[in-house]
Amino acid sequence: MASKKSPPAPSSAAPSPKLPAETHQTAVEGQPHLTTNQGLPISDNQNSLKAGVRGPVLLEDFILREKITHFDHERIPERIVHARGSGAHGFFQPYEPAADITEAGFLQDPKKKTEVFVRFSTVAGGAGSVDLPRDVRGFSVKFYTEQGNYDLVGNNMPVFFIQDAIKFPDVIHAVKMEPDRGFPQAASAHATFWDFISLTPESMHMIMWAMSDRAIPRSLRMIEGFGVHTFRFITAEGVSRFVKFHWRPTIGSAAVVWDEAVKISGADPDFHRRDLWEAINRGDFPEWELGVQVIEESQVAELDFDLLDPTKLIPEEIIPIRMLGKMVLNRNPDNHFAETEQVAFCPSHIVPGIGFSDDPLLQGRLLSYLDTQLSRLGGPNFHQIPVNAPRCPFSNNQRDGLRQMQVPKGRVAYEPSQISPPEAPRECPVHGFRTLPEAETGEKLRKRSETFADHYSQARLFYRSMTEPEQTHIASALAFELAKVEVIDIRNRMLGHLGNIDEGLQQTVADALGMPLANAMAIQPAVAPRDLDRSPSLSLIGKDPHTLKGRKAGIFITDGADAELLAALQAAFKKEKAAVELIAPKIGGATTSDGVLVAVDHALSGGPSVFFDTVAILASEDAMADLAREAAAVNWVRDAFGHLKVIGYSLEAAPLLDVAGVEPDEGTILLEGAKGVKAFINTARGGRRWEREPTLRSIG
Ligand code: HDD
Repeated sequence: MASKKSPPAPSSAAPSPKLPAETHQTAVEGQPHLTTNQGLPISDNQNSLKAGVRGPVLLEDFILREKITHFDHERIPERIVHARGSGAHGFFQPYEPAADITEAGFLQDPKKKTEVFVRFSTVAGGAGSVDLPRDVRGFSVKFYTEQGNYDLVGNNMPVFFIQDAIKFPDVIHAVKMEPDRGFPQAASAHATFWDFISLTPESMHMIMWAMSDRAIPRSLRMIEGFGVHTFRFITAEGVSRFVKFHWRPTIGSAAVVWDEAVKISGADPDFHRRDLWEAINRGDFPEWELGVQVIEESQVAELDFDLLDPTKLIPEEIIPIRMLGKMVLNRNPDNHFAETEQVAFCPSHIVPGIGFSDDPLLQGRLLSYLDTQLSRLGGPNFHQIPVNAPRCPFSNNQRDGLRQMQVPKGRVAYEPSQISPPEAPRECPVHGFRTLPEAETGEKLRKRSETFADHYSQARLFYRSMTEPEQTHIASALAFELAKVEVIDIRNRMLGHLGNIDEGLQQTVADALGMPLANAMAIQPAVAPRDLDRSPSLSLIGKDPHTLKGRKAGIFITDGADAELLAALQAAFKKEKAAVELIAPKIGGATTSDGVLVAVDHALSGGPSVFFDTVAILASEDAMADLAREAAAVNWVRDAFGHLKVIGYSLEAAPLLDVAGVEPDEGTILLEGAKGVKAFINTARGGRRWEREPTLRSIG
């Protein structure tokens, strides 16, 4: 934002000429009046009705009562899971007709944009919890198609903790704050979660994902999304294939490092929500490609796992993703509550051309979401709330109920009828939704299929497909989380599971915990784990796009900082389509070498280096003496280095790097002239300096 210009005057210095000096506003001609909810103009919104200026407030004050009563009822029950969410509007546009695999209307015409609303979320924390706990991220998309709303309610991980919906309340009760003490908030690092997990071998694959860098994303704009379950695509001719949905961010995926996540959570609890909001506001619209892995019925038997098992994935190396189109988020919500809070996603909101599979987790979800909206949104008419209402016409004979906002006309609310008018809605046998006619037989029983029993092979596949730093992070996360579990048996049981996944991982975690491996419980797998071919596409670092696009640079400037260098850096980042924010010791700005007072975005105390992907420090010799004694400045640099960032610095700033204990390496670049700037940008494009990590941190 900041460039060479005088900082804007503080807003208090420029009062609106319309406002009088008194404590309350008076009506200005042409401005709308405040009214009660009945439309009665309000003459005074600052003072309640009293008997005498210092006397008691009167019960008669219906204006006070209406205002307070409304306020008292402003909250609705928060979601039992995914309570913390951030939303945005946008559109989806297909690349080409997908009629060969599905008749879904919104996937056919490359010229047609379908409006969408997206909500990203964390799972465990309450609505007011921080954005960066270690957690799964929800990725819900509502497509307002011409054939009705289609909700794709996915996560940023392609597998799940459990195989059957009947266990969902258990896994969620285990991860949420413990019921007696009401903590920890938004954290899986506690006994009840690991108690449940250690007794649930089917969760081991998901645990590898949840302990990986995927659980601490750099930005919601950079998360991948997955439908998780196997769904069906059905053509107009009735040919069905299985599909797995994937969302891929076009700017690539990235994560923060754990120490950063901890610090960001304090420095900016709204880090992800703010990042999404600001990117959309500055026109840097987040984009994802939507793709599917298509599995022919004939291929199902060739897979070495059961497609109905939501704890399994199909490596892209085996079945590649066919990209169908692109989603762009280009508008922030107008109102967080009305839209992001009230949006109601249901996996049962489906359109012709898409169908369900018999995945028992999915089948349970088909009930749960509709049910939860009834209590969350106060009754069966939640589809009339603007964010939930289909954009296509909708009409049927359902009537009445709480929160009915429409006025259905006519005397007939049933079918068939010979007295209903010709325009009354009728069934649509040709284009209406039809369930795929599948033959189903079987005994009634409560049993898990034996084809769901291999709980370790894909956990191993995931772990062994990671790069070395990613494997280290998984081990660190496990050690961190298990260290918070005071029940020794739970730790030892988990060590037993880890041994079934990878003995190296088991040993590393045992060492990090300082626990003898001899005490690890032996867990007998139902199916012996197999060594599957590595799937490099599962690694984030492995497919880092090496770009600064959509990333954020922080430039720390002091009085006397080189103005030319600052301008060169700003121009270079702009060319890379990266955002830049300036930080100075004080929010009043810094006067650069050309005598211009430069406005900044953050004071040092409020703009820690954890906010940025790469940083530069432009200081003057004069400023340096004070700075090198300032803990906030030293920590700024030390953290940037410790978080493996590429650091550019002016010659005068070098002493600060020394004090911060920075050991110069290929990621610390002296900004001397145009060459220095170029080298800095080229290196910063490569992202974090992973080779620095082992020199700074050991596991545990
Ligand atoms: Fe769920 C919300 C994703 C299994 C029951 N879920 C919810 C949201 C997401 C997911 C992204 C937030 C929606 C929003 O933004 O409003 N859930 C998943 C995925 C699952 C999954 C990817 C497994 C593959 N969920 C799952 C099961 C059940 C639920 C098995 C119950 C049997 N989920 C719910 C819920 C929520 C919900 C309680 C809370 C708020 C809501 O639905 O609207 O019904």
